[in-house]
This record gives sequence, structure tokens and C-alpha cells, in this order.
Amino acid sequence: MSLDLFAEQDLQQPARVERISEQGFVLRGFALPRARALLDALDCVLGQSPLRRMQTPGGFTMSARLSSCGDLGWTTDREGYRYSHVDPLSARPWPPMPEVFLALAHAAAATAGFADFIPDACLINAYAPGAKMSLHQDKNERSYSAPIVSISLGLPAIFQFGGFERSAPAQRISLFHGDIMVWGGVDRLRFHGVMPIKPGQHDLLGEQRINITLRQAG
Ligand code: MD3
Ligand code: FE
Repeated sequence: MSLDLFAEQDLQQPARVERISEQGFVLRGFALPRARALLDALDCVLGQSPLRRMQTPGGFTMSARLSSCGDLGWTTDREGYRYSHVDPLSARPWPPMPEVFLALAHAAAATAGFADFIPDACLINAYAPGAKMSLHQDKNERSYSAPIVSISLGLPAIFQFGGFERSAPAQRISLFHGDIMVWGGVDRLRFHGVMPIKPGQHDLLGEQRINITLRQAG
């Protein structure tokens, strides 16, 4: 795998960086120069491993639809949560991680102070109006030393950035098309969630919000 450093060049512009915690950042509009390439790559991934509804171990159906790409993909069913090398729908490996995902995640992480971020897992969440994600922690990754990078596309969302217990108060942060969040280190295990998406139409994505999270899971 080679990162194309020339392709990263126009991502080195000073970003509008909002610091939301000690090691948590929102990079406003950081993905916009790559929006077209991101959406093309997303179509390619979802053509091979389509979005699907998943069940939680407790028997609830998630309101967001999910898929993955990269070496490891994340799934949940009645048996539990896990990363695996194979898409259970196709019984084939998850689609390869698009180069544009790697380049953007690497550049965004570096901008937020996390050098050398090379994700091996990418989770794709698609939200129709009304879909949400309840407060949770991301704990299925083998190591918590790497950050997580998330790219927001399409309809806006109100993101909940909580504390280290579910009951702690959560900041509410609006996320828009093209924003990238990066968090790690001391903030890696914060509870977080997404409020129900408000109805609306996005020029490129229609009635939908897509979130792409890049992780080092293995
Ligand atoms: C802050 N996705 O896939 S991404 C997830 O918008 C997930 O689809 C949400 O939570 C979404 O697991 C939020 C931003 C995010 C993800 C994990 C975090 C922010 C985080 C973990 C700790 C702190
Ligand atoms: Fe999460």
C-alpha cells in the first residue's frame, strides 16, 4: 500500500480546526476538495458490499444501514459485535479500502496531531431522516492507541460528544457535508452518538447522511 503524497498536497491547506476536547477535533470542510472522488469510491465499495440493516445482540435493529471496506469490517448480530475479514452477506472479503479514504484520513489525522495514521478498517453508516445512533463507546478495536477519523457527507447531523460514562452530559456539535472529526488519545473512549437526522434534501446525496469512519482495528 502506498500513500500518494502528491495527492495529499492540496490537503495541507490550513483547515478551520475546532478543538472540542483535549485530543478531539472537528476539521470543517476538510473533505470538500475530495468530495467527488469520495462519492465515486463509495459507489464502488457499496456495489460490492451493499448497505444493510443489522441487529444488535439485544435484538434491536439499528436504524442506520451499515457496510465496511478494508482488511477488517464491523458487523453486529444476535451473536455480538465483531470485526471480521469477510462480509457475511457475500461470504467474500470486504472491498479494498479506496486510496482517497486513506489519503484523507492520513492528512486529517496529521492535521490533528496524530502522525502516521494508517487505518485497516472502514465502517460506512448511512442515515435516512429519523435514523440515529444511540450513545456508545467504540471498544472493538484491538488497540486504542490509534485515533479514529470520521468523514461526514450529505445531510447535517447533531453529534453527541459525551464523557466516559453514559450518564455524563454530552456536548452537541453540528456536523456538515465535508466535515472531518478526529479524536484519539485520552478522548478515544468517550461515549458518542448521533441525534435523529432531520428531514431534508442534500444536493449530492438526497435524503441521506453518510458517515465514513476509519480505524486501526487489527
Ligand atoms: C468521539 N458513528 O460508527 S462518527 C460509529 O456519525 C459512530 O455515524 C457516528 O459512532 C456517525 O461508531 C459518529 C464520530 C465519532 C465516532 C467515534 C467516537 C466520534 C467519536 C469515539 C469517541 C469519541
Ligand atoms: Fe462510534
